[in-house]
Amino acid sequence: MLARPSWAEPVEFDTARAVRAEACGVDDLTRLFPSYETPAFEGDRPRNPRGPTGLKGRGLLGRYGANFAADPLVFRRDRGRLEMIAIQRRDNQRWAIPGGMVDHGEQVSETLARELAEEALGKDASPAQVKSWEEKLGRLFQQEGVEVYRGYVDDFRNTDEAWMETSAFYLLLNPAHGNELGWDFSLIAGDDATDVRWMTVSRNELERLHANHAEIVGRAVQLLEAKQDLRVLSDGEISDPTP
Ligand code: RP5
Repeated sequence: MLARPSWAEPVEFDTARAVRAEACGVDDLTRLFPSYETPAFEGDRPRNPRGPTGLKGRGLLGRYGANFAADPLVFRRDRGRLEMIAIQRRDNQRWAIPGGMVDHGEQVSETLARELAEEALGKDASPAQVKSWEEKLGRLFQQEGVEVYRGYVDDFRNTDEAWMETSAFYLLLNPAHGNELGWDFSLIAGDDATDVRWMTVSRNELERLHANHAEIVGRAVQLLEAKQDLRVLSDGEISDPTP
């Protein structure tokens, strides 16, 4: 049997509950998932708010209840089109936002930056370079990131008792950001991705994205259109209002 990864709770619910109670320093967990704001329970088990899924236990996810991810949407304008960084996921081969799980004690802006650096920028870069990108991107998300979505993700790993939730933020990059970051906007796929690219934000591309990422990108585009006073057409072309 495979060893349990460090980020995962035990597979069996009662053992997972005991382990979490110990980690929280209490004998009895009256609220099993203190970090989750509005849990619904079936008996003492958390219940997927969008279930049933047909799957019991925590399945491939690390924890019972909500599993928290963060999704960085990074846009740029290139030759009149809106583009975003997309990765091709290794597990289901779908194109996706380069998101990842929020590590214990991590700020969402740190997760956004770390995932971006790991998944899309840094595989061949030196550890010092990756660290510098993470710090600078983290600051950029804090200062300029626009919150797009917070909530349930329609992920294939969800079960009746464990599910994915995410916080998604967007950034619109311009060449000055590239200079500041010391990054020429070239992309290199990290270990969890088979490929990475600047994807045109067109309807065709969005329809093929992983989980409900198309919905999340759609919301981001609406916010960006309002903020930048522009329109993004269905083929990704940007239509600025005439001056
Ligand atoms: C998605 O899975 C989330 O929206 C996020 O993009 C991602 C997190 O899981 P891993 O990529 O870490 O497997 O559903």
